[in-house]
Amino acid sequence: TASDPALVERARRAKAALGERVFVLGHHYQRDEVIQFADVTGDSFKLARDAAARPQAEYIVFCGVHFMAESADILTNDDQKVVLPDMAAGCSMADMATFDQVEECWEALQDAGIAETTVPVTYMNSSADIKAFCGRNGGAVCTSSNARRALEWAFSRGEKVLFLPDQHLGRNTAVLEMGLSLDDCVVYNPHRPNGGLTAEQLRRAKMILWKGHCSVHGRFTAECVDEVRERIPGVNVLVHPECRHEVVTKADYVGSTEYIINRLREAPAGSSWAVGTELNLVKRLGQMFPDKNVTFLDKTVCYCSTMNRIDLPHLVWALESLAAGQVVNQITVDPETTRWAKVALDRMLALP
Ligand code: CIZ
Ligand code: SF4
Repeated sequence: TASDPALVERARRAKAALGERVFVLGHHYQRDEVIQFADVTGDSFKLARDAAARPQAEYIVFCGVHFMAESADILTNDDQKVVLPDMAAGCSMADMATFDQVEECWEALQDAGIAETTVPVTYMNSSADIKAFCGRNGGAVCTSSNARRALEWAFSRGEKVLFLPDQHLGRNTAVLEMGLSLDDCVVYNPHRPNGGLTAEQLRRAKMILWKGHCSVHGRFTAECVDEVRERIPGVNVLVHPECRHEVVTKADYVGSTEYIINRLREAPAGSSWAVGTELNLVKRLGQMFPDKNVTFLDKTVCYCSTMNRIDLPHLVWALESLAAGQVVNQITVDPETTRWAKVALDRMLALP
């Protein structure tokens, strides 16, 4: 849908009035109407680093979801203010692992006698206090581009990994990239006593996967892959590792959003691609590469509803408020959480 010209003009003016004082970050899954005002686009990790490389910007307006704005606050300096245009832009996956649940899980591992030999690794898509938990307990953060290296690092330091909060990324990386078997993995369900696992199951497992998933990527099924192959002969199926194991197993290519974009950029003209990731990005890829046939892997429309909460009216409101000297929707992480989350992030940054 085309954006309202009056709102476009207001956003343009407010941004121009702020000049270098504001830096607008746009996640790949954001709406076009928002992306047009982004100074940079990227995945969550790239955006956090881009924010950190802009110390002259007083305000970082993060068009993305809550955990990403938290990471930006952790990685930027103390006097930079990170603003999330709509506070309701959370992430259902990140919400599936709360600090209390993870502490309870750690106690279950202690009771089973395995906490000391388990290294916690959390996906970037988690709240700051989960990252801090990992920092405090000898673990690290990972992204979908470095999950394998993070797991190799973790297995060099311990016998087991507790992987938070996305079971699919954890399983896909362990089984498809590192040669572990499905039997080496167990799923810890925070809604069941002891995670729904016996102490013996915990002791036998190499990968303890948190029962979390992405409500967007988790919706693709193995049947969609079969259907698209029938519908489009010769199609290349390209999916994100947050998809279920059976989907990733059936796909031709799997990788992070940055990988997906690069894969399509390098694809030959005339080739066909069925892409299993968020719909705003897939649509934009179709526009960016009109010489390639880009289709959405599923027939049912599947935006990330929380990403979509950041719309042009919210962005206009945030920019106009800042231009008027009023800081709205600031995301701050307390110093103690920041300190330990940074330890976990720095371990990721130090990966070979
Ligand atoms: O699914 C998401 O939200 C992703 C891939 C985020 C990111 O940029 O890492
Ligand atoms: Fe969270 Fe999935 Fe939305 Fe990403 S796409 S923000 S993981 S719900």
